Amino acid sequence: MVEETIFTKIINREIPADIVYEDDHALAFKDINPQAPVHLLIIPKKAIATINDIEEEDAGLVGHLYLVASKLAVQFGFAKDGYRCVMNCNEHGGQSVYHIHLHLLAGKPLGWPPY
Ligand code: IU
Repeated sequence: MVEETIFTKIINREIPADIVYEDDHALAFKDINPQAPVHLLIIPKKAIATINDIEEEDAGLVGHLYLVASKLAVQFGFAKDGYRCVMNCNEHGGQSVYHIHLHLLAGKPLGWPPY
């Protein structure tokens, strides 16, 4: 049993979020603390704590998150200029919410490397 996080509450509409996309398997909403002009989070409805907990059967679901990212890039108009998708894992990766989520960052040239 995966521990419930605030993202499950967002999926269940128990707390508000600025939701920009939803389908049967995924949800996307605006990050409350944006790190770029556009900062969206794309999450699976299935609660998976970290990248380490992704199982073989979840491979399609995780791929689906990237498909959603590419749709949102077109919808928000930054597909051509470019963007970054990041999924942080555990403490050194900077993960703070233990329900996997793809950060979608866009709207300006982004710095690299991230330190
Ligand atoms: P992280 O990779 O686990 O550190 O990312 C968690 C993100 O979730 C972070 O960017 C937060 O600003 C964001 N977030 C949110 O959008 N809404 C919330 O209620 C909470 C965190 I808690």
